[in-house]
Amino acid sequence: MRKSTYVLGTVVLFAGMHAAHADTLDVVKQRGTVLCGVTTGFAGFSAPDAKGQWQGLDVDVCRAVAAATLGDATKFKAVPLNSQQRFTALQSGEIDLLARNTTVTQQRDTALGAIHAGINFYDGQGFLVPKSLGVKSAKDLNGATVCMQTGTSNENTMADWARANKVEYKPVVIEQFNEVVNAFAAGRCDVFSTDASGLASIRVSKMTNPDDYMVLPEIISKEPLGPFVRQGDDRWLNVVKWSLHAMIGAEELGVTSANVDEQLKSSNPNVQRLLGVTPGAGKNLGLDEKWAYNIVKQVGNYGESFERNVGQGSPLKIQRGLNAQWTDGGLMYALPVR
Ligand SMILES: N[C@@H](CCC(=O)N[C@@H](CS)C(=O)NCC(=O)O)C(=O)O
Repeated sequence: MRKSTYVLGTVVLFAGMHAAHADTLDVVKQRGTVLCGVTTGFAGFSAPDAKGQWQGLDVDVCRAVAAATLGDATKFKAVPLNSQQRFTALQSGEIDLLARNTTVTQQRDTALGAIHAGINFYDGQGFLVPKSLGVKSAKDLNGATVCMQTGTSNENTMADWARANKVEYKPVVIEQFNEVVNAFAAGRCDVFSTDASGLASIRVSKMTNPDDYMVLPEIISKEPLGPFVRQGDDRWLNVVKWSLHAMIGAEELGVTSANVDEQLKSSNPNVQRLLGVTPGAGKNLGLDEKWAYNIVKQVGNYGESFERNVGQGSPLKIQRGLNAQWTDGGLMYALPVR
């Protein structure tokens, strides 16, 4: 009963929003702010710092889009959303884009009126356990209670995996992030299951003694995480997509926030096109030719953002792994600006 009401509400909202938000690029330019859907606070990806400023790898997508469209990376407003609320907020027009550790799945990319604009973190679902549980492998989880958050892809992935591996478990599914974290910390469930990046973040930022916890070696799914916009909003889709690719491409070309001014003199035609020295790319997007220059200058390239937020410059210390450049054996492969 509850579920059908929710689905109906979603459909009605979606039908109403299509005409009302035809060209988000125009709306954003007029408003002067990008409304960016983020988590309610998830260290490394999207969380307010001590000064209340939102920081993280996903927040850098918000900042990049603000720099590209408005010339100023600070001109965005973070709209905190839990897992359950995020797609409704996008559908209803409450946000311009969703940049919030969201897995691209076929269903989300088609049936929800949303469409993804790229991948900013390749991840997979895993398990966090207290060392005191004495479990070394996910295969030993038979009979465990598993904490997950409502509205995540993690619930279905866990069910599929458990069935395939003949593991019996009891799900404990809670809507608010802090409540599910508290339930796990209090021992109300044996295991927390979500994206491995999320587990790394929860372990170091939410557990009183991170060393008392470990992430099990098994990764049970592909979780390609990326920003989403609304379907039928192609200029805006391009702005978000190319803002992300500008960050990834800048890293490949060796253009950083520190050297971007010097790189304006580069003789490399790819750098010249990216930075607007050779004009065209900005016009194609409906943006200033300095769109990518502003991103790199104010936000940094993808590698800088990764290291600062989730990599070696952060408490999370996540390895580049799949998120390395394709030239280093990873999957980050910027589309060419030409
Ligand atoms: N990638 C998965 C999981 C993403 C997700 O929402 N994870 C939760 C649990 S770690 C989260 O970020 N919660 C933060 C919040 O609700 O504010 C998905 O897209 O469903």
